Amino acid sequence: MYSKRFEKEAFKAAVKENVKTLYRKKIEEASKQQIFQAVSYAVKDIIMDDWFETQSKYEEENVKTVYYMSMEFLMGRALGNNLINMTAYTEVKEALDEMGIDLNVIEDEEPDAALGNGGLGRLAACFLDSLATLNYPAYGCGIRYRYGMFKQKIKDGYQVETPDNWLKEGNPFELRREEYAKEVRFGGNIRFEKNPETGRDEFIQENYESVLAIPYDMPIIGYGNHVVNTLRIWDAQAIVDFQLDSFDRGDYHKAVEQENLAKTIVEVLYPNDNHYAGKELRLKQQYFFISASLQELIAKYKRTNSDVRKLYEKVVIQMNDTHPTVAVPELMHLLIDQEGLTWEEAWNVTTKTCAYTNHTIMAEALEKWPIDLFSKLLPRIYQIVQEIDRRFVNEVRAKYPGNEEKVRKMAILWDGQVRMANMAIIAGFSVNGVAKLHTEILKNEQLKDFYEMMPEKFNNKTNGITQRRFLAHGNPLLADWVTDKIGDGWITDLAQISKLKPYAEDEKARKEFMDIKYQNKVRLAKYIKEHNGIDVDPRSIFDVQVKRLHEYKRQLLNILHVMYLYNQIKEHPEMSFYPRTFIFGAKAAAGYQRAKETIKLINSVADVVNNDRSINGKIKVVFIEDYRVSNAELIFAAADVSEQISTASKEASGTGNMKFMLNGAPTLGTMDGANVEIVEEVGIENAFIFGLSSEEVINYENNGGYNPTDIYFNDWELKRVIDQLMDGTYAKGDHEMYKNLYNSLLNTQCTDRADTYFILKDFRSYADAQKRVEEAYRDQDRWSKMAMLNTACSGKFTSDRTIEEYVKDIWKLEKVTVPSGQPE
Ligand code: T68
Repeated sequence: MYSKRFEKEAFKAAVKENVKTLYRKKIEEASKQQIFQAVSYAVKDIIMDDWFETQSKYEEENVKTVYYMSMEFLMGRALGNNLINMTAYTEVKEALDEMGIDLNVIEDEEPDAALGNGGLGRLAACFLDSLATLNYPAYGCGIRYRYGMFKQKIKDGYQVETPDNWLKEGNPFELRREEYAKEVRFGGNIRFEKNPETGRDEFIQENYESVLAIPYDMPIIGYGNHVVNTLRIWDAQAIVDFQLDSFDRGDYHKAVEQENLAKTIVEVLYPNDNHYAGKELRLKQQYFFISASLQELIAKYKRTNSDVRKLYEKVVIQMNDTHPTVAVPELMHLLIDQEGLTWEEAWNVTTKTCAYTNHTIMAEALEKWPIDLFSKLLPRIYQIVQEIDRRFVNEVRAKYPGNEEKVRKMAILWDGQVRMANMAIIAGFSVNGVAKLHTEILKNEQLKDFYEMMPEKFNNKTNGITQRRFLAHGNPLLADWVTDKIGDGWITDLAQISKLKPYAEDEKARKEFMDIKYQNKVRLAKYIKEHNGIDVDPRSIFDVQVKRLHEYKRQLLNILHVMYLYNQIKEHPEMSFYPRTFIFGAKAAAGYQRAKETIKLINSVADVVNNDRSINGKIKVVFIEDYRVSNAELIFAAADVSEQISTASKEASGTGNMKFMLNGAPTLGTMDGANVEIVEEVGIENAFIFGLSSEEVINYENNGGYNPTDIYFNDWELKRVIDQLMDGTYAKGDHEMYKNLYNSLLNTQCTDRADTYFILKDFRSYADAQKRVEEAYRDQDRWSKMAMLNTACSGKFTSDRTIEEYVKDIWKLEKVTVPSGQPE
């Protein structure tokens, strides 16, 4: 497809030329980083033609566009992925080979664009990839954080956070678009005036502070279709340049303040996932990127359309969780105060334009802004929220006369707070959950009242992942093997991967499949040796749990079980045990004490177990430092077992589970989130399911929880493990080190319930499932079948399927074809 442009010699010349003009060096003198830059600029140059072509085609055809509003886009590295999607990876690899340069080594020079925490941010990145690949007009809108997700170092077993200065060397793929800068205003007061000419009420913001939002565009390349969409992330800059004369005018303080505001707003990503902290700066970030994005979207719309009352015909706004929900009152504000629409007209547009995705049922994650803070920072926006709330409460009272309970639960403004989810549901025309089970829980439990009042808004969109990054790029050996067996249609149509099913019965194919897994394990073992200094045996079972660290995800259950196995092996050295490597990767939010203690515990257990020669290396424990998108690609490819062990009902969907499945790792998990659908696809006999069901968990919760002490006193092996948290076994004699964890499991010394996440309750059932894993693995015929069937049945979990469902049910977009931007 791009073969013409990747005329090798021309490409090689371009790289050399870039090294010369960027660094005044010859290629032999350039550092790896410099070569990365030079190669990336050569690639970007080629992208430009299609980017240009795509955008003019969109404008020409005046197409409907989705704006995916998200505080997070966890993009990872761009170079390799761009080459894959340009179908130029192999050619470029060859071209560089001929210059004595290894593309993989060059790829490793690129810092991850880690503008996200975990699942929610990575989902946004997968969606952009799918939208471009499926020929849909789309923008991602977000923030260009100066520092992304922190870098994690492990020192003495503890997590240490260091800043992620990802822009240090410059980002070759971004484009600064100064000409589209927008002003965003904060604070001050609102003056009300009747315009004598129009007779209309006008609201004028005075004494505000403001910043200039400057967009940076990153290309999002569709697979082999010449489509290049845009991720637009906003940087902030002071509005008045710091001029000497502002000092003379007495504006010195104001100038300094605006400079500071601009700098702090985009400084850093909040590193919390599934947790709401209520920081003013976070609300500033939200309003900042939303206001800038909406101003630009309206301006763009008006360039080709005359009637802003019909905005919804050309624009749909998807709000990725409640973080962008200030879009609702901001759109009302722009339509009323700047476009001159009436309230009713503006409400009609807004409620036909905005849609909301919910990603969690965890109460602690719900965004509720103190009215005080909200109204001071966004005075005009707050007035609008009040009016939305007033009208809605009237509706509720009309529909449920005398039922003030309904008002208490559904109003936006309540108890001194602005409840963002309620606003998103009230104003959105669509409310979706991210897996079947999650959507059912929303409808029947958490959002029951809203579902009753407006059932037509609710729908499910089970998450997905892009096979371009997580198979084609991350696992090239398996990708080539799959293509060899069934052709390359799977790259854009993952349903075709089911054609592998018959090969599960073919002994030779199974052996090839397991051989590839082995080679990927060797690749990961090498990474572990280089990064952790630990030797792991690629013939052992690679049992992997990689995801953010959170109590509900139960890394603690996993490591307690490792402690239990270790006790058993020590006690019965003769017992048969298949060697196992337990691999963890996880970042803990900086202020999350129990999560950090869990990381320390994992590393301490690793220390003890890995250095105990008496167990003959039967168990190894590895904590992979700085888990992120780029090393995730290596990890999924090498996994044998996928640990998805959240407390049932707590994990809205999970997406790591899908990446493991695609790469041939069976799920060891609870019936939670998308695990339920994974089991539906692959069959329960090809997964290892355990634990309480979501109904059981919810039942316990509605009845005051459960008492873990009975279990503790009746299961001596489990008791021994839990006691080892306090007896210094894994703390060099320190009895205090894990007391928070110990208390969280048993004690009422903490404010919440004992064992909130049912770890003791599920322990035996988990240990039992782990035994079944071992048995299954011993039978390599059976295991290889299971593993291959997991890959073969993963078709549903492509984000391409998810996006087609969003388009059909919510966004209503048309596909656009784009001719090559490159002159033939
Ligand atoms: C995740 N949520 C869900 N949140 O936990 C996961 N939260 O089940 C689901 O698969 C995924 O979303 C995609 O739908 C998150 O990742 C956050 O990262 C987050 C960030 C800020 C505030 C709250």
